[in-house]
Order: sequence, then C-alpha cells, then structure tokens
Amino acid sequence: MADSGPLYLGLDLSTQQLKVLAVKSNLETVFEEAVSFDDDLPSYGVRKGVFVNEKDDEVFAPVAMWIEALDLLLQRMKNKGFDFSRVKGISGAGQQHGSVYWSKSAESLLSSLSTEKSLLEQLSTKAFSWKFSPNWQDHSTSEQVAAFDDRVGGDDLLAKATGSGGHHRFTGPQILRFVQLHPEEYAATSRISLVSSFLASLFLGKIAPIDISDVCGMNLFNIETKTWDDRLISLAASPSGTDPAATKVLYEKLGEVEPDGGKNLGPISSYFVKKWGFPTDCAIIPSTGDNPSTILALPLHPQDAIVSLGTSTTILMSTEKYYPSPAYHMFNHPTQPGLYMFMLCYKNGGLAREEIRDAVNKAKGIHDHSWAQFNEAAIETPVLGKTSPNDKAKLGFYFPLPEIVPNVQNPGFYRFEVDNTSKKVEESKGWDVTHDARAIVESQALSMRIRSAPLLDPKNPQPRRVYLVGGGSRNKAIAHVLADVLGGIEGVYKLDVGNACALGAAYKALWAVERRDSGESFEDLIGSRWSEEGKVEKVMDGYKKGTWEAYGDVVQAYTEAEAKVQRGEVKGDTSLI
Ligand code: XUL
Repeated sequence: MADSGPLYLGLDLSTQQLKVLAVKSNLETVFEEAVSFDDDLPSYGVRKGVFVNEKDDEVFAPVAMWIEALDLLLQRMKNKGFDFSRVKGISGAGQQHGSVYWSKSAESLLSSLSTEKSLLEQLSTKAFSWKFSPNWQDHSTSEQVAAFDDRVGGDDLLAKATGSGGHHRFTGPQILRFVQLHPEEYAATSRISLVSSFLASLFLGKIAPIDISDVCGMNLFNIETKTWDDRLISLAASPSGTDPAATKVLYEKLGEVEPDGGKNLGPISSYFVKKWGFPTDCAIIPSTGDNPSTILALPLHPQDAIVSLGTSTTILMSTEKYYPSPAYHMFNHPTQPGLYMFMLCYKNGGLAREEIRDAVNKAKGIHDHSWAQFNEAAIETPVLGKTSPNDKAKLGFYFPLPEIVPNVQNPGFYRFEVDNTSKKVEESKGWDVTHDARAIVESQALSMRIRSAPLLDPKNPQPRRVYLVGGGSRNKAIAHVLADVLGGIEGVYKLDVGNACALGAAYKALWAVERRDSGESFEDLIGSRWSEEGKVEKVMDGYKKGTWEAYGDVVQAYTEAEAKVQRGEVKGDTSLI
C-alpha cells in the first residue's frame, strides 16, 4: 500500500540556495530538492547569492530572487511527483540578520493571491518598499554599531541585554542605516521581517511574527526582560534616538515576537492549497535562523558542540547558562524556554580555507580547486608547525574579508611565532605556504576553544562530542585538526543528515504538530524517535593526551597575537605567497 502518513517540510533560505526537505513522523527523510541562486536564476546576476558594493562595504540580495526560487522549488517538487496533500506542517530556517521591507499593500497582496499567476508576478515589486535585503556579510554599519554600543553604555552591556555586542550584520544597526539612507522607503514600509519570518509570511498569507530565537540576531531584543529593548528600538527608529513618535512607528513595523517556537501560526494560505495541492489544515510554524535550526537536527546533549563548516563557519552549543559576552553570541533556544544557544560565527571560515587551498595548489603547480594538497599539508604538518619540542610555535590569522570574530576591519594574512620557553609572541618573517593549511584550521579551532571555555564545565573543559555539519564536514583533514585542538571526550562525529538546518526546521514542524497538549518538549519528542544509525559517523578520536595540552600552552600567546591584529598594530600580508 502506498505510504499516506503525514509529512513535514523544512525549508532553508540560505545565502546561496533555497532547499527543502520532507520528513515522515518517524523522522525518516523522504524527499530533498534545492534551487541554486547563481546557477538556476542567473538573470539576477548575483555571485554566491549576493551583490557586493565594495565602495560602501555593502552586501545584499534581491528579495524577488528568493520569491522566484520558491516558485521554482515548488514546481520542481511537483515535477518529481511530490505529494503535497500529505504535508501537515511547514517550518523554515533563514540566513540570519537579513531584513525584508514590506510595502503598505503587502498584507492585502499576500492574502489575495491568484492561482493563475506566480508568487513572483504578484508580489515583486509591489509588496516591497525596498527590493533588497541586507546580507549577513554586510559590514557597512560601523557608525551605527558604535551608536548601539554607546546607547547602553558599552558592548559588554549590549551583550548582557541582547546576547551580543554590536555587530555590523545585526538587524538593528542595519535598520538604523536604512532609516538614515532611505527615509522615503522606510516611511513606505508597513512591516519589517527577518529572512525567516519573511519565508513563513509567504506560506501564511500574512506577515508572520518574528521568531523567539532569530530575534536575538537583531541587537534589539532584551533577552533578560524577554521583550523589545526600548532604548535600542528608539535608537534604530531615528538617528536622534529620542523621538517617541518614530519609536512607536518602528514598534508597529516590527510587530510582536512569538515566544513559542512550536506555535501553530495558522493554516497555509489558500493560494498554496489551490495551486499546489497542500491540505487546508497544513500548519505554518515559525521559521527560525539557520544556526538555531541546525541545533535541532539532532537531540543535542549539554557539552556537545556542532561545528558548521559552510560559507561561514560557526560553532554552536545548547546551554542552560546565560553567560553573555561581546566575544560571542547568545540566542534564546529555538524550542525550549530557559535554554540558550551559544554561537561563534566566522565570516572567513570556508573562504579563508579555500584561499589557502588555492595558494598551496599554486605553489605546487596545480591550478584547480582540489583539496588533496591542502589535506596532505594539514595532516603532515606537526602540531603548531613544531618539528621538535623546542621549535617556535606557528600561529596564523587569515582574513580575506573583514572578520566578525575578532572584529577586524582590514583584510589581511598575519603570521606569528611563539618562543617555546618565554612564550613571547612575535610577528614571523614568513613560512612556507604549506604550513598555512594546518595553521588556518588550528587558528579557527583555537578561537572556538578559547571562546567556548566559559560555557563548558570547568572540571570537564572539553566538549563531550563535536559534530561536524556542512560542506567542509566531509574533509577528513579539517576533522583531524579540529579534533586535535578541541578534543572531545567521546570524539568527533560527522552528522550525515543532508542539510542540517533544513532538517532541523522539518523536525521543528513535526514536533509542533505532533507534540502532546501537555507541552512535550522538542528534546523528548525527537529524542524518543531518533536513532543515530546512518546519521552519525565517528570520524576521529577527540582527546589526544599531550596534543590538547600543547594547544593549551599557546592560548595566552594566541590571545595576545589576535589582539595585536584587532588593534591594527601589525600590518599583515595582502597575499599568501
Ligand atoms: C550568523 C551568521 C551566518 C548566517 C549564514 O550570525 O551571520 O551564519 O546566518 O547564513
């Protein structure tokens, strides 16, 4: 008999693709499809999903492209025979921080869509007051970020209130810049969505509330008081920061935040029922950010870390401690009130590794983007580039783009050496580029180790398990070096679940629809149905006695060297070879 049980969709509107994944109630993934912005929608002319205006440090994406991607994705699902009538719930994951500016006719357009036409034809351009969405790689808001930090008395106090110090990509500073640069378009804006709530709004047929976890990527929501922070809303609303009428207007544009990540926001809009055959009772569940969604791809234990090796590289942990610091981000957990998500996000993660890969290849006379030489160099280079115990340790910092962690405005490559006895750190006169293959991964992993330390149990200062997800997780050399630096009591694992953030979104939709009225938690429901088989593969032992300690020895030197780079005290190189 043909399978007829319920299906749950998880969508991921990420930087370069729109993906969808369908799961059954038993968590089995039964369908996957994707649309690539660069390859499938070339008429927009984006590269890696975005436009870059280098002059003003702006990075942004056309909203119409995302809408056309959804039209195309649904068409592809239909062409492959996907049975829309089984879908009982939809949730999504969106690249974080990006904002979408709806026009005053948006609500009426969304609620009266005709099945004769595509979403693109009906929504773009009329439903938007601004046709672009600022991207998380944007760094045009230095002035606004300073104003946000100042507003509450410094970046540590901003982190205490909102979970993060001021960041270029965070939505509050982006909104303030929009108010300053585009006052007419801002005045013509009825509502502002995050990328996640924009996605939910399309399916809901009306503007969806902002999600309780993704809202923490705005520098506007006070995690301690669980409400918008009036000091920050009034700053984002008007450059003077003291205009009550403007503040009221911004509150209206932002709307309410939905505290329950599993809330049924309402049934799917009739457009999708009539055009694609979704059932009328298909529930729309809040979409969250791609990172919070990733931690929902498995029942994550305390002391477990997920390292996501995508365009950006992130480390994620779920924690009971609200321990904010400007050095990292804390978000509300997407499904469990009282839990938090710790996150570090490196803009240069994958990008920097790829630059070094290409430089190593070039030095060896290879002119393609294969990883073999990089991997060999990363594995064969000894720990910290030290061939014998008395050698100096090599430390590198690689920022082809301005970096988020640490906040470095000037791109560059920086190499340091640490004396074995005095532990003094000095700029290096340079080394062979093959050393950089290990040094880049060591450097990223050391940053993760140092910054996540306050969240770990002081008696057990290593993660229990490190799970790798994303494109780079297939790379054994990266896993090897991460394991050396981070340790991991049970080891390093590859989470082989396809797209982790789309899967997390699908699980969230499933939990929201199937949880018992008693308020069964996400962990309980997913944990009781989850099996590691076929999904989790141990790729490396974690803790290696002596190795983990060797990295501990350079923590102080690393911190000093990084501070020199951040303060602009060292010049750095503009190319690797
Ligand atoms: C997180 C961040 C990125 C984007 C990528 O703060 O900016 O990870 O969410 O999609």
